[in-house]
Amino acid sequence: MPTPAPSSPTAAPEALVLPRLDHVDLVTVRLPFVSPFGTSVHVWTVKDAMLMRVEPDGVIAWSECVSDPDPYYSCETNATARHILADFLLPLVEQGLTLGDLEARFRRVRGHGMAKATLENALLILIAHQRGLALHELLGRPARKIPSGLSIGLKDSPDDLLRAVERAVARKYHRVKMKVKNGQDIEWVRAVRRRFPDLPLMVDANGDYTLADVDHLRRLDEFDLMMVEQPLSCSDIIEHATLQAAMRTPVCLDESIHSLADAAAAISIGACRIVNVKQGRVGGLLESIRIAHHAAAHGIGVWSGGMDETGIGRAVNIHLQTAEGFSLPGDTSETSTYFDEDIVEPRVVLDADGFIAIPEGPGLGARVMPERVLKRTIAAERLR
Ligand code: OSB
Ligand code: MG
Repeated sequence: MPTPAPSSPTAAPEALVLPRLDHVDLVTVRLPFVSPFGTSVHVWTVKDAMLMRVEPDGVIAWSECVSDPDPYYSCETNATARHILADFLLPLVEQGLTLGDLEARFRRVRGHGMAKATLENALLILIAHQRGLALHELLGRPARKIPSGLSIGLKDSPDDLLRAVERAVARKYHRVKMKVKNGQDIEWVRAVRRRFPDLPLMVDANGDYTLADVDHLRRLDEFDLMMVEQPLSCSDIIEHATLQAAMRTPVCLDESIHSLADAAAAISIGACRIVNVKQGRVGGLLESIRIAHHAAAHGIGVWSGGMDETGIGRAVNIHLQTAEGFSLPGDTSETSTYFDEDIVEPRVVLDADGFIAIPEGPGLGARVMPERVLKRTIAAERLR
C-alpha cells in the first residue's frame, strides 16, 4: 500500500493496515498524586499506570491502560488487562490485517475494553508515527482548541471543597465536576452554588445511589447542574431511565457504557441525556468515535472522561476530542492537578481562556521521557 503523503488525513481509520508489531513491552510506573483522589468507592493516593511500549523497526510508540491495580472503578484491573493482552489479544495481531479486521477478531474476547484499548491505541499511535502524522490527523480530524474540565474528588470539609472550586475558577476551567456520595451531596452542592451561582457545575456519584433515593436525588434539581454522572450502579441502565424520567437534571452515564451497543441501548430507553466516553473503558479510540457520532445524532451530549492518566492517556483523550460529537467540556485537566512530575513533555496547561492546545508533533505530540519512566518503573515485562 502506498504511504500517504504526510498530513493527508485518513477517511476511515478502520481501513488502516497493521504494520509488523514486535518489541512489545508492558511497563508499570507509579506516580504519586499531589493529593489523594477520593470517590464514593475508594481513595487513590498513587497512580499505578500500566503502559504499553512498542518498537518495531526502531519507531517507538506508547499507550496507557486506564485500569487500576484494584477493581473499584471497573472490573478490569492491571493484572486482568495484562492477562488478556498477553494471552488473548496480542496473539490476534497480524501484519496486513486492517484495524477493522482486528476489531472483529477482538470481538470474540468478551469485554476487557481497557485491555483492547491499550493495544488498539498503541497501533494507531504507531501508525501515526510511521506516517509522520499527529494522531488527530490520522483520525481525519483538524486540530482545535480543547475545552477543559476539572474533576474534584471528595473533600474533608465544605471549606476544602470551596477552595478547590475557587482555584478551578481562577484557572478558567470551562466546567467543574465535584464528586458526591450519599449523604455528602445536597448541602455540599448548595455551598458551591451559593458561592458560584453561574459556574457550569456537575456532580459524579460513581454509582453510590439506588432507585430508593429518587426523592433525595430530585433535590439536586434546584441547583441547575449540567448533569448528574452515574448516580446508580453500573448495571442499572433501566433504573437510570426511571430516574431520568423523574428528575430535571440530565443524567450522564459513565461506568454503565462499555460499547456502542450499551450507549445505543441506554439512549433508546432514555436512560441518559449525556454520555461520558472514556476511550479506555469502551475498547479504544474507534469505538469512542462511533459512540460520539451515534449519541450526537440522537441529540445526546458527549464528553471525554478521564482516568487521571499520565501524560500518555491524557494526550490520547485530547486527540480524541477533535472527533465529531464531543460537544461538552470533558475531564481534561492540567497535569498539575495530579502530578508534580509527569513522564511526558510538554505538560498539559490551560491557556488564558481555559483551553488546551493539542501537543504538536507526530503521534501523541507528547514525548515520553525514558529516564523518568525508568525512575518510576515498578514492573516491566516483554510480551513479544
Ligand atoms: O468517575 O470519572 C470518574 C477518575 C478515576 C476513576 C473514575 C473517575 C475519575 C475522575 C477523574 O473523575 C477524571 C480525570 O480527571 O481524569
Ligand atoms: Mg465518572
